[in-house]
Amino acid sequence: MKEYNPKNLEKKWQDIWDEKGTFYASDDKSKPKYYALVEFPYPSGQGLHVGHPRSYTALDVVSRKRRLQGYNVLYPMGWDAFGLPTENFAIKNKIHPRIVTEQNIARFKAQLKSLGLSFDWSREVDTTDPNYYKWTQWIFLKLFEKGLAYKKEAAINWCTDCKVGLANEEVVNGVCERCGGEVVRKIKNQWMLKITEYAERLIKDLQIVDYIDRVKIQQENWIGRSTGMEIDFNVTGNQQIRVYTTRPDTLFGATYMVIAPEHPLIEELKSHITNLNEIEAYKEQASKKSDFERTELVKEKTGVEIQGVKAINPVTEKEIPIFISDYVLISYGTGAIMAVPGHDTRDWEFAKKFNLPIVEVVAGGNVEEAAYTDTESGVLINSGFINGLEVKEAKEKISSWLEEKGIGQRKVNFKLRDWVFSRQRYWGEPIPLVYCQECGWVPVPEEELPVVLPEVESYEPTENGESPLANMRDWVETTCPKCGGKGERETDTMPQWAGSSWYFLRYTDPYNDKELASKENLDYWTPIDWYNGGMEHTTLHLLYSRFWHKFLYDYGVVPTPEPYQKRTSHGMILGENSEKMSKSRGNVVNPDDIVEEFGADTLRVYEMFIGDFEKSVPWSQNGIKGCRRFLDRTWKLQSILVDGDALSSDLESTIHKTIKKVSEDFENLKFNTAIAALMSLINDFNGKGAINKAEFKVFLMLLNPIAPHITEELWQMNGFEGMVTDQSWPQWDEAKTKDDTIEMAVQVNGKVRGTIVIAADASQEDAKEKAMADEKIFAFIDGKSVVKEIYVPGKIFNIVVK
Ligand code: ANZ
Ligand code: ZN
Repeated sequence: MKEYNPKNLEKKWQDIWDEKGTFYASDDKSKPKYYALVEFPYPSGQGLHVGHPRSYTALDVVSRKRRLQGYNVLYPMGWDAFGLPTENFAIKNKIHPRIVTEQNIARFKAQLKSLGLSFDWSREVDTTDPNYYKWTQWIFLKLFEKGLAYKKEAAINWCTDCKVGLANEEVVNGVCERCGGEVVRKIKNQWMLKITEYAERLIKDLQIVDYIDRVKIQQENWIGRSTGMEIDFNVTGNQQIRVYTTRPDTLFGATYMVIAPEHPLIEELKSHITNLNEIEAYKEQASKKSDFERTELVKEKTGVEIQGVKAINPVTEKEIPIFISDYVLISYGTGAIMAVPGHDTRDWEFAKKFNLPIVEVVAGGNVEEAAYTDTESGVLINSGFINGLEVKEAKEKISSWLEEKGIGQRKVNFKLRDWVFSRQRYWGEPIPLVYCQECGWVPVPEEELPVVLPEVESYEPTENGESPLANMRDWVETTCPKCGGKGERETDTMPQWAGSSWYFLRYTDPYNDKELASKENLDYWTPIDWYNGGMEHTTLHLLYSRFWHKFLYDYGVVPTPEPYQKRTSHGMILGENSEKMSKSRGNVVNPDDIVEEFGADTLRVYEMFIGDFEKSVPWSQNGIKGCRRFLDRTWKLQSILVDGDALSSDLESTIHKTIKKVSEDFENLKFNTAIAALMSLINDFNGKGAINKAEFKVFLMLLNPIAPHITEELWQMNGFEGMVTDQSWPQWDEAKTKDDTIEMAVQVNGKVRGTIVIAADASQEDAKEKAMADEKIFAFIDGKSVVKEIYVPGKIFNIVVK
C-alpha cells in the first residue's frame, strides 16, 4: 500500500478541479440553485489567519454536499480590498496601495487554493477594481438622487492617529477600532447616508429571515426601537422644553429636568441665565468627550444647574430646576429629559449627588435605596388622576390626557444614527459628485462612471484633515456637469463598508458592464441561501448591506427585500493560551505551516472538529495530530478492503444511522459530532476486520465534504468509477436507523423503579417477564398484588400494585 502523502495528492486534485472547472456555478437556470456565501476577506499584509478557514470550510462542506444533492451551487470568493491598513502600509513603505493590494491578493488566493475550498474562482470580485467600484459609485448616485445621501456639518468621531472620521460602529470602547487611538469629537462636513429612514423595516423584516438569535437580538438592540412620548414643559421666558420619555406614567415624579450641553435653549435663554460663565465652562469640558464616555453607567454624574430659569411640571404644576449634564445626549430623542429619580438609575444617581427630591410614583421598591425600574409590575402612587393604575394602563391614560391637552404626542424613536459615509483618505472609492457655486452638488453623469482614483504622489492625509486628493488641483478642478461652469470634485472617499454592501450581487454576474448584475441572474441566484460570518459584523456590514439591499429593492434592481435568507456565525479561534491570536502575543498560527506539515485535509478536519462551531475555542497542536491520525486510519482502511457491492447485514443499521447523523449535523453546524460519528464508524470496520467496497464508497462520500482530497484519491486508487464529485449524496433508510431493541423505563405506582432492555415491538407479556426478572423492580412488587398494567409499546410500562 502506498503511503498517505497529502502534499502531492492535494496539489494534484486541486489542479484537476481547476482544469475541469468542477466548482463553477452553471448559468443553466433549469436546475435548483443554492447560493452559499462567506464574508470575503480584507487581504491584509499578514496573509490568511487560521480563523478564516473555519467559516470557509464550514460553508465549503455545505456547498459540496449541495452539489452532490443535485443543486447548481454558487460558492464565490473575492476581496474587500480598500481600507486603511493597506494605505498605512503604502505610506510607510512608499509603495502604491494598488501594488500592495495586488501582492496581498495573490498571497491570499494561493493560500485559499491550497486549502481545496470549492470556490468558483471564475467569479472573483475585487472592490478596488474600477469595473467593480463603478457600480458602488452608481449605487451612491441613486441614493443621492433619492435624497438618502446628504452632506452635513456633524460632530463626528475623529481618530487622532488615523486622522479620519469614524462611524459609531468603528469606535469600540471609546477608542479607534483599527488602531486603538484616542477618539475625540470634531465638527466636519460629512456625507451621510440616511439608514435611519429604513430603521423600521430593518427591524421588522428580521421576522422574514432565518438568522441565529444572537444576531437578531444584536441588530434589534443596535437599531433600538422604543415607543414613548414627547412632552412639552413650560419654561421661564415663554420658552418650552420638549422631552422624550418612554415612561410618561412617571410624569408626577419628574422633579427636575436635564438638557444636553449642546442644547440650543441655552442660547435662547441667555438673558435670563445668571451663571453663564459656569455653564460655558461645563459645555467646553463636555465637548471634548465622546458619546461613549458620556453615557458610561459607572461614571460619576456631573452637571450644572441653570440659574435664573425654571420649568413647570405640567401635571403637578410645580416649579422644577433645569440642569445641563453630559449624560443627556443631544443626538437622541429631543436632547432633553424629564428626570424621574425614583425610577431611572441615572437620574437617581444625579439626584443623590445634587440633593434633589426623589418621589416614588410606582409602588414596589425603596426609592431611598435605589431607583425602582421594574416596568412590568407596580401600581401608580402619588400621581393624581392615574393613582391606582398598573404601569401599562397609566401610560395609556396619561398619554391620551397629554395628547388631548396638546402638550404631548406619542413618538417612536430609534437609537440608530445616520451612517457617516465620508473618509478623508486616499484608498477608497471617489464619491462621484462635483460642487458648483451655481448648482450645488451635481452628480457625475452615469456614462462617465467610474470616477477613477487618480495617481497621487503621496497618500498621507493632509494636516487639516482633508483627503490627499484635495491636493491634486488638476483632478479636483473640473466643469459642472449641469451648467458647464467651474466645478470641484468631492475629495472625500467612501468608507470600506461601501464595497462590501453589495458584493454578493456582483458574484451573480461579475463581468456585466451594463448593469451591476442582470435581472435574470439576480432573479435566479438571490437571495443568498446561507451566509456565514463573524459576530463582529452584526451591527456593521450586515446592517449596512441589508440597508443597501432594501434600497435597491425599492429602486427595482433586486427581486427580494432581504439579501440573506439565513445567517449563522462562527466562534473565534484563539491562541493555545486562550487569548486572542495576535502578533504582539506571539501566539499566531500560520495555516501554511499546518498545510505543509500535516496537509490541507488535516487542517480542514481539525477546524471542523475543534469544538462547537458557534463558540470560541483555543487552538491545539495535539488536536491537529489527532485529526491527522484519523486520516491515516482512513487511508489504512484499504488494507481491510474486501469485495461486496451491498452493505453487509451486521453494519447496515450503523451505516444508515451514520448517513443520517452526518447529513443532519452538516445542516446544523455540528461538524464536530459528524466527524466523531465517522471516527466511530472506522472503529466498527476495524473491529470487524473488513470493509467492503459498497461500505467504503459510502464512507468516502460522507467524509468528502470535509476532506475532499484524500477521499478523491482513495476513490480513484481503488478503481471506483468517476470522481466523488460526480456521485449523489448517500440516502438513508429511516426504518434501518431504528434500534431493534430499546431501553424502557418501568414504573411501579407511577414512580420509575428501573429500566428493561426489550425489542421495540415486544409484547406486554415479554415486558412483564423482563420487569419481574429485574431484582430492583421486583423489590417494589414483591408481596403485593398487581391490580393494573399500563403498557405503551416502545415507550413505558407502568405497573399498579396494592
Ligand atoms: C423619564 C423616565 C422615567 C425615563 C423612567 C426612563 C425611566 P430608550 O428606552 O433608550 O429610548 N432619555 C431620553 N432622551 C435622552 C437623551 N437624549 N440622552 C439621555 N437619555 C435620554 O430610553 C428613553 C429614556 O431615556 C427616556 O425615558 C429618558 O428617560 C431617557 F422611570 O424619561 B426617561
Ligand atoms: Zn453648475
